[in-house]
Amino acid sequence: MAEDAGDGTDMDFHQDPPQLGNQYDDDALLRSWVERTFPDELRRTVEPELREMGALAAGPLFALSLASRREEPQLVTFDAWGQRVDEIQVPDAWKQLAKVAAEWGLVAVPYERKEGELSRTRWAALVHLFGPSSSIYTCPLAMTDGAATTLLTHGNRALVERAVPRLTSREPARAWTSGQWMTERTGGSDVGQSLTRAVAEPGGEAFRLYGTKWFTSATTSEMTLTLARPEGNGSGGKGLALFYLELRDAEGRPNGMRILRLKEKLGTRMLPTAEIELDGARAVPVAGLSDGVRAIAPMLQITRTWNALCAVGGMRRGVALARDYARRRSAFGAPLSRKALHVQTLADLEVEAQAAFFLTFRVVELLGKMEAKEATEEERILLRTLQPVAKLVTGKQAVAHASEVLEAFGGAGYVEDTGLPALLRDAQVLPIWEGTTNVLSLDLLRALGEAGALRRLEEELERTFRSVSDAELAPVRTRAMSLLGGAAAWFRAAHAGSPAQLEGGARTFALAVGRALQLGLAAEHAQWRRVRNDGRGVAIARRMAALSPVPDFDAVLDTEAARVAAELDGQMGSEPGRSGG
Ligand code: MFK
Repeated sequence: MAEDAGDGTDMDFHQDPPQLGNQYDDDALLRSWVERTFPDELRRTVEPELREMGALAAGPLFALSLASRREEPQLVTFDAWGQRVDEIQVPDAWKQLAKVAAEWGLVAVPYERKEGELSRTRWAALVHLFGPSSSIYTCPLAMTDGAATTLLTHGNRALVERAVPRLTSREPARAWTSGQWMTERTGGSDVGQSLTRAVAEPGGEAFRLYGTKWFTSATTSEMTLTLARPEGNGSGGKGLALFYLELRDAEGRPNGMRILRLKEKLGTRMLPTAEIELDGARAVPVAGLSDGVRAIAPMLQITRTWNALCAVGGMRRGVALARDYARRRSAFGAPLSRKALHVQTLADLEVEAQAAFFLTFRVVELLGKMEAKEATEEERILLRTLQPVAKLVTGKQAVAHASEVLEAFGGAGYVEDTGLPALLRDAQVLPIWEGTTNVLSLDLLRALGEAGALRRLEEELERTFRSVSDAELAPVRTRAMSLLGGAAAWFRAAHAGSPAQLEGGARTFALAVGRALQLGLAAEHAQWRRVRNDGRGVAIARRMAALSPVPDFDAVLDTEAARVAAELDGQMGSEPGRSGG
């Protein structure tokens, strides 16, 4: 019996937790994207699979992620008899996720390529649904996908034959995952400083590696790609070589390495991330004995695409939970879903999730074309420039979005056993790993070094508006053109100026480019929906434009930021740890 507190309220009152419906059926944007992208016949095979994944992600996998929320990997350094074993034990949930991922082909689909250039879109839709219920099992999958692509790109036959069938296997007992060991104590961004040495074995076919890898994620993988400097090579990324190594020998013993410790991270807590000392690990070069940074770049392109995709999936999940909760939670006499200000907040969360979706799925589309060898040279260049943009823009969006989602739950969003705080902690890694926002902004400048690359971006925005005729979408075009127009004018002026000017404005530039394209892609999709008597996309695109301020590019070119930086430098003194006045 409910007790009355004396003031008419029910003391037994409890809040309903948010619940998820089928995550495919509930995702009107994904469904419309699938409808627009896949020819009818293909759609009839792809949709049931997505609906099944939508149910799995909302049901058993969501329940598993909540139930295993506090489970973490454990490092076992020695066995009971003092033998060094260096074993990482992972929770059962992690093993279950590995099985699901293999069986669903979450790495395999793009390599089987049954849908030709649309295989990546099918894959992306599956990952979009699976990711938010996966406790970040997407990390090993991303690296596995990246490793398969990198091995295939370099065409080292022995390695391709040994590893790729395992990396792309759908049989859980046969499937391998891969690591991507790049980060050393010297830095995660400036990889060219890596200190790991590679010493040739007699005959020179294999090498022994010596050094410390400071962050290695998914360290339970069977193999990894990593960088090391062959003896006698020069400094920097050019002097590094790309190596393949397996973590254990045929008897299951560690391959010349010790796991020093597991990292205690802010989020991604079920994902094992370790510090590893290589002490004679046997490794094989993948693509010659130099230019390792260039050689590992194909891996970065894939993992950065996964990163964007996981940002989008996380944002979609946040919206789904917040919207459901708003229908359950009453305050000030009505459900939150009928409170104008809360509705506005939810709408803006939806708009940002869609913006991130459009940019990422455009990258996916181009990647699919490249892999199916259907891309033009212009599309190849466009993909190269859009990959860092999508990664950096969606990483930033995901963190801001997750923070707002938690706030939409009030205090419940700050309480661990709701499972909600993990949304924010796990989002925070997205702008960090696989290249920070600043490193990716500089990568965009690197990509724009290729002749005609900036023009490709401008043409892409023009392309998106070519089909747009609805007058209501005119303000979206105006805003998108101002963003890209301002950014491009800044780039051309800064390019002619000093390198510091160009570098100093790179982030503002990259974010503006990303937002302009999000608007163009949103308008293009809105027009497609409008023709089908569905006006929802128009409102989304218009609101997106309203939420897209155009930076003052004159100020970006200006010296004010440099003056502030100089002032800070003066205040802090030039020595670390000294802060002057
Ligand atoms: C939920 C999703 C999960 C995602 C998986 C998460 C797993 C987490 C594991 C990790 O975090 S692994 C670590 C990730 N680390 C990075 O992403 C490194 C960040 N730093 C950079 O990206 C730097 O820009 C870079 C290391 C590439 C700088 O190195 P360098 O040697 O100073 O670069 P340089 O000299 O500009 O470029 C060397 C060559 O590589 C050049 O080619 P050339 O030799 O032909 O001139 C570049 O064009 C090429 N290159 C560099 N970046 C490229 C690239 N090529 C294509 N794409 C790129 N992005």
